[in-house]
Amino acid sequence: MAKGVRGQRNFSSSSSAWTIILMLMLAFSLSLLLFMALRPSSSSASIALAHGALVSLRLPAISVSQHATRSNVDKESPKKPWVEVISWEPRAFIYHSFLSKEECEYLISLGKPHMVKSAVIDSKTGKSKDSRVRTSSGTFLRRGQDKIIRAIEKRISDFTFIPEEHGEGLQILHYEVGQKYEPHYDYFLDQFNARNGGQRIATVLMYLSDVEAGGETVFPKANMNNSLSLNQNGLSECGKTGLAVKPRLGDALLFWSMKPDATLDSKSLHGGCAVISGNKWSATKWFHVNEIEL
Ligand SMILES: O=C(O)CCC(=O)C(=O)O
Repeated sequence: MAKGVRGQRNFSSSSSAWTIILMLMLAFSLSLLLFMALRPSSSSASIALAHGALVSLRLPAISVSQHATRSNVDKESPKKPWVEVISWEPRAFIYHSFLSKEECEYLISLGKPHMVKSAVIDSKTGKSKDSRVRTSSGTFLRRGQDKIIRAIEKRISDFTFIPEEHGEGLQILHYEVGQKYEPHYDYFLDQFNARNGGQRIATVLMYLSDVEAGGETVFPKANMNNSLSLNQNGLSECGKTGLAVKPRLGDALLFWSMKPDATLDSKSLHGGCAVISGNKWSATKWFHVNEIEL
C-alpha cells in the first residue's frame, strides 16, 4: 500500500519534470523562431519590370550596413537600393541609391583638386587626344587607393559580377553648363588599348550629383520597343534623341558594351548630353574582358 502511494508520488513528480522539460523546449523553439525572423540579413531590393511592376529579390552583398561610409545622416533616412532594368538592347540597368551621399561627396573631394580637360582615344594611334566631342574635365583615381574606394569597387563587382581586377581605376568627371560628351562607344576601335586586359566589356557610371537640367546619359541606338519604361518627362532635346537616364545622386548605371555572345554591341552607343543648368559630377568604372595589370 505504502509502496503504491510512493509509486504514485514518483509518477506525479516525474510527469511534472516532463512538463517542465517540454515547456523549456517549447520556449527554446519559440525564441529560435523569433531570432530567425528578426536577424539582420542581406538587403531586400526590387527589380522594376516592364510597365512599372515591382518584384522583390535579395541581393547578396548590397545590404545598407555594408556601405562603408554610411553616416548618422544617412542612418536617419536611408534610401532603399533597388535595381531597374531599363533596356535589353543594349543591356542596361540602373542601381538606384548605389552610393551614399557621403560617398558621392568623398569621390568629388578626391577628384576636384586634380581635374584636367577630358580627352578621347584616337582610334588610329590609340593615344589620348583633346577633342571637342568631349568637353568635360576629369581625373583618374588609383584602383584600390584607399579603404572607401576599395569598398565601392567591391560593391561594383558584386553588382556586375565582374572581378575588381578587370576594372580600370575610377574616373571622376565634371561637366559645367554647356559641357557634354558626344555619342561614342566605350569599346576600343584600335589595337593598342585592348592589349592590357582585352576589350572593354561593360561600364558602370555613377552619378555623384543631381543635375537641374540636361546632362542625361543618352543611348541613341537603344531599341526603344525593347527598352523598358523610363519616365521621359522633363528631358532636354538631346535626352529625347534616345533612351535617356537622368543623373540622380547616388544612382549607378550599368551597361554592357559586349553582347552575351561576346560580339561588340553597337546599340551601346551613348553620350552625355550638355548640362543646361547646374553641375554634373560622375564616376566611371570601365571593365575589361580580362584582368588588367597595373
Ligand atoms: O557623362 C555621361 O553621361 C556619359 C559619360 C561617358 O559616356 C563615359 O564616360 O564614357
